[in-house]
Amino acid sequence: MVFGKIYTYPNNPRVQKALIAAKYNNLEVQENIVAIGKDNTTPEFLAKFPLGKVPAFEGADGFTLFESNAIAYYVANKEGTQLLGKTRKEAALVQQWVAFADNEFGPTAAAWLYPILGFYPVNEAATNKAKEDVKRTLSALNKHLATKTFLVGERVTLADIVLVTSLLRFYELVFDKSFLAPFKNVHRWFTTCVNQPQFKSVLGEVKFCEKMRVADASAAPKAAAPAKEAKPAKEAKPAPANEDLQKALDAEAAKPKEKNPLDLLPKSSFVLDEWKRFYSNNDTRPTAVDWFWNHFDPEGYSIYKVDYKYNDELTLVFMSANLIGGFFQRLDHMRKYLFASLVVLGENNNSKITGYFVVRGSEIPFGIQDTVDYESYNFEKVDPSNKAVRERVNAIFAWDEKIDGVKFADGKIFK
Ligand SMILES: N[C@@H](CCC(=O)N[C@@H](CS)C(=O)NCC(=O)O)C(=O)O
Repeated sequence: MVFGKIYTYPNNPRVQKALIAAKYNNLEVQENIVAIGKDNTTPEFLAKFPLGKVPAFEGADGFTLFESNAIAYYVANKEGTQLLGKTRKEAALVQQWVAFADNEFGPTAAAWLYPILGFYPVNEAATNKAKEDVKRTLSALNKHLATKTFLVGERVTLADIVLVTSLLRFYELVFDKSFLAPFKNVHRWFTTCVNQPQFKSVLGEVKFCEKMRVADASAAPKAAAPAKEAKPAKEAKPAPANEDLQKALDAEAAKPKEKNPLDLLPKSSFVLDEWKRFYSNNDTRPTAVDWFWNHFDPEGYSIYKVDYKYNDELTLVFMSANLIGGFFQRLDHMRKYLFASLVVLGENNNSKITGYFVVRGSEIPFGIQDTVDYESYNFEKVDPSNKAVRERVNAIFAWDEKIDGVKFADGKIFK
């Protein structure tokens, strides 16, 4: 019998901790993959999960829950389980390590890994600070594990499960052999855990990083044009502390903006906001796409086919999706003038990124050309009256199972 399902995007470590706990407790918990930015913003989803965030759990009995640690706890908390510790003290220690995982590796992952994944702009000082923080934390953990196989007691508990999943991306992206050398006990513990059948059946074979990845070698900024490199003022600012990073980004975004020349264009009958709302609240096929073509105004807007230039360098699908996520994040200021759907087609190590931008005006707006990502994509204006073009646009808006004859793997909507 199914115990419940978790709404998420694919390969989410925050979900994997609940799935591993489910394996230990012989509970059937299903992953329900949703399109982020679309399915998690519908009124039905928000009625159950007010923040619209994933992971979000829905039990077979209708019980709903958000926050990944609460979900993992709920799945772990089955009668007779040892996952939550055998005594009152062990139970408290499990909670200690769960909080440790979040507080020590959450902000540092944001500052060190998110720029690599394209979520955050590159900020060398913040990354270096995070690296030092991680080393300090790992030293403490290494000491704790000098005499222990698992974090609490003699067996795997939720503490191990949560901490392993918090460290997963570090292991995949930056913890190479030389970085790990001083932390042998941590590494022994991590490998012991990921080799347990319950971990393995969820995580598969963990791919250990061979060489520490750095942000500018892998994230979107790699193709910045020379002219743009000459004015890195934003990125060269002194780095805010990790926790303040998001605040600083928010403050930057909240600054009053100069009037955009696109506001001076003649009024269009196509109201982008209306389209975005319609797209969010209706089935894409046929309802939303029909609405789109009935309302689209080719005088006031144009459609560009957008293709990533370096598809042969793409590796894991989730990283490609993150690359798109980073690009979209840096387009935040264009929300009034842009709708976009970019998809990853194919599979790990054999994929491409393609999609469409619907933009205000007849040219690619400066606000898009000015992002570091712009140079990494080919922009080709398409003819919206062409039937074949319309059909492919529909497929990309609707995230069809197959596009260009290739399997859809992931996608992001800018709206
Ligand atoms: N502390 C939360 C974090 C959840 C969270 O931030 N989820 C993000 C993805 S990693 C999300 O759903 N974002 C979508 C949105 O905000 O629209 C947890 O562990 O569950």
